[in-house]
Amino acid sequence: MADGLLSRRRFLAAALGAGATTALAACGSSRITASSQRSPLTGPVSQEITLTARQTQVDMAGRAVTAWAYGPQVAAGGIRATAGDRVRITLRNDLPEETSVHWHGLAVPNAMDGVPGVTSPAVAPGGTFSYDFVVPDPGTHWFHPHTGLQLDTGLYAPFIVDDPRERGGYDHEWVLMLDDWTQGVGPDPQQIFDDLVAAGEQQGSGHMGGMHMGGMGMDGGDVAYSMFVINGRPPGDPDSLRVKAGDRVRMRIINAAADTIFTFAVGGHRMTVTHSDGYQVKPVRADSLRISMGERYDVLVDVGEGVFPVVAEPLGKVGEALALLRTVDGPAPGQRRPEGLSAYPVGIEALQSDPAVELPAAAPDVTYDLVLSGSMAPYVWMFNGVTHDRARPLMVSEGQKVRLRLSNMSMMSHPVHLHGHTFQVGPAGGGGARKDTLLLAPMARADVDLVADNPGAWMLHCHNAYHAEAGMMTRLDYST
Ligand SMILES: [Cu+2]
Repeated sequence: MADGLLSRRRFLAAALGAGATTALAACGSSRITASSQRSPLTGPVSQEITLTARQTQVDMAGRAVTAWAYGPQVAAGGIRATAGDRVRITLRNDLPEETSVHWHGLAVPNAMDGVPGVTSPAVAPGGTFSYDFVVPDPGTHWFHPHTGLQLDTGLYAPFIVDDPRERGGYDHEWVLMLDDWTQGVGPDPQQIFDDLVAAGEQQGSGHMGGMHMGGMGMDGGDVAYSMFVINGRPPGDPDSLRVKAGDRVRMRIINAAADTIFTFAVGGHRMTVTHSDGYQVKPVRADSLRISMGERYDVLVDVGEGVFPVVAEPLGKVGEALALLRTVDGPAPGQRRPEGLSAYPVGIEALQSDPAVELPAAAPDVTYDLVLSGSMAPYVWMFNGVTHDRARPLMVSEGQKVRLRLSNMSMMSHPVHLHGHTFQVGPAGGGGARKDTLLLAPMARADVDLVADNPGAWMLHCHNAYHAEAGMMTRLDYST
């Protein structure tokens, strides 16, 4: 089996054998078992998984790099389950500092959400914590720490949830985790953050500074990275998937970057977008796709004959992330910037929910305004004019229909992510896509509707790791 390849047929075949395991795309370990049983939390555990957060040496195109990861490689250690499975995942912390795991996109019970100080204690170095939940939502999801800037160290992996009712209709799957990379090749994330804060202070006092500052404004993020990777591999040593000409490939694309929006395209091919953040959309043909931090898109590609570059181009930054789709041997193509990258990318505004996953039309019981603001100097990012430490949670009651009116009053883009829920873009029943992460361009507004059906205290934050660290976080809390 080629790198990063998981054939649906092989997966299904494996799933039929009790306790069978097979390898998940981009994941070296083989911990995928599948069960068609839907089990309540009192039911049997379908999978016992140990996840070890650790420091590891990875090979980045011949360069030895010390990363933090959940497996021997970055983006390894992924989990695959079937919706309804009960999983027990024990996190073992072999890092020199506290950590946690958040299951991004999965509406798990609040106590399993992995936010230290809000839902569960931080896991100390040498410690463990067992997350135990019934896997709720089919689709392309992922996990990462909810502790400081650890997301930008390489700690992330896919969490793929199969829908037992889905027909499939493709030959192969390929999980592609996009990332901006600094750990071991540039300043570490804390240094980047400290420099952003220092540059903000200097700029505010009339001095310019900052080695790593993008200063790119608008969509370009705040940080210049020297490397961009797909499945932990830089362009000099790309991940690849080999298939037969005429095969249909389902790509599950996850943007795990801390500070980078990507435009994604496949050389010589158009894509059909089928899912956003794990939820079905009406299929849309796309030459290229815009994907912000925390978002996921699933696309289908009917593969022609040859070797094709799969490129994620960082918006407003220099560089590229590369993988290769091939049906034949041979070198990577010399001209590897897909033409599709020059087309206007499909983004969330072009997508409509599949009627099967739409929220029923309903007027909101409660409406909250969420104003996004902040600046590079001083380096502060806020919701409703306050940083996280001073934020008052948005209060809801179980069963309420909730509308969030998001307005970005800053000159930066912000992917807004809500834990524990999936909202509908635009009014409930209005046709917009179901999402848990929505990109707001500079000065953009959007309304999202959700149903308060998962009691607890839930983070609502910008998925730019540096913006979140600088204060752009609040909560959606249920009154008891
Ligand atoms: Cu932001």
